[in-house]
Amino acid sequence: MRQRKRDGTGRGRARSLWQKIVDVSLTDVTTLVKGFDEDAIEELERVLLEADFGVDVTMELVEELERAAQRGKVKSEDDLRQFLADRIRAVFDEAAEAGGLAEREPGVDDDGPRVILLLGVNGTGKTTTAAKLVHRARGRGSTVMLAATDTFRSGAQEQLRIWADKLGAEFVGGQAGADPAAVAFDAASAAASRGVDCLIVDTAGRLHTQRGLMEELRKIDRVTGRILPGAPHERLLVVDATAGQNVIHQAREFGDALPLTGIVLSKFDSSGRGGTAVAVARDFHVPVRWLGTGEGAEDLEPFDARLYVEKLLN
Ligand SMILES: Nc1nc2c(ncn2[C@@H]2O[C@H](COP(=O)(O)OP(=O)(O)O)[C@@H](O)[C@H]2O)c(=O)[nH]1
Ligand SMILES: [Mg+2]
Repeated sequence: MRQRKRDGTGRGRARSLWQKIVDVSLTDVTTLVKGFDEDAIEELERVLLEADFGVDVTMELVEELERAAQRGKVKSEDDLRQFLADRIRAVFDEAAEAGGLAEREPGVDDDGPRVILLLGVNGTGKTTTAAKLVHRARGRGSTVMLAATDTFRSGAQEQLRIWADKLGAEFVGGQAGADPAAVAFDAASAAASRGVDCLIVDTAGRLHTQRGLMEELRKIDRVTGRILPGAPHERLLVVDATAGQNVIHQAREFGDALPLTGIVLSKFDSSGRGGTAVAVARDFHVPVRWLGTGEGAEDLEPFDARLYVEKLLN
């Protein structure tokens, strides 16, 4: 019998998710062949929950795994890894299909400006993501306008203006306390008349009340659509990969207010756990589009489910 690792911290940083899974599921080489025991199942659940897979995904994965094992489909470590990889990939694939809109780079082959609305609570990385999307679009030779509709938080306008100057984007902002929807109106009008390829609308993550925020965001959304038919083409929810299950609550709240088209998982560089993306994809059928991997404008990667799962189970 291999000794189960109970280090007391519950979070061995050095061991990868896969190593932890193997530690708890394979108490000896023949466990898988004989079937999982209660202990192994419980420990596996704990590992998945600690990695932020969330209750729903965890229960599903474990139940499916038990069934597969009973049918003799999971007999070795390789089988186990393959099983988990397939199941997690399936969650992402289903979410990607449900996402509807094709994955597209900002500002490519459209008649009017392509409008991207960035949503999310304070500090998740919306403004930084706006800059990153500008950087990508500029790299492809697209013209971009940035709209700063956060007129509530002091410094929000300036932060975005600095990025706009640095990255060669046009900038539309508003006075402190101005109506955010009015800023969106100005920006959409300017984007249309100047014929930019892409308009990226940064929004506030907090107002006096949360209810007020959702109403405000819906107004911004409507206004851009009135001026630029079909806009916004993307509604990206920016969530912090280190925020664990809070992300689920955020996705629910914003998703109730507006139909999201994708998720940006920011601060992926500082998150040791990878389950959040799976949990969100499973619960909301919204595809993860981008991974934020640092604070710089170039630190954004298109989400690749295959690579992601490979890393997760490495
Ligand atoms: N390490 C890391 N930091 C990030 C990332 N994205 C944003 N940040 C940092 O998170 C903080 C909040 O970002 P900001 O874009 O202002 O969030 P906002 O309030 O949603 O607009 C800033 O210090 C950013 O530099 C990321 O992908 N990785
Ligand atoms: Mg911001």
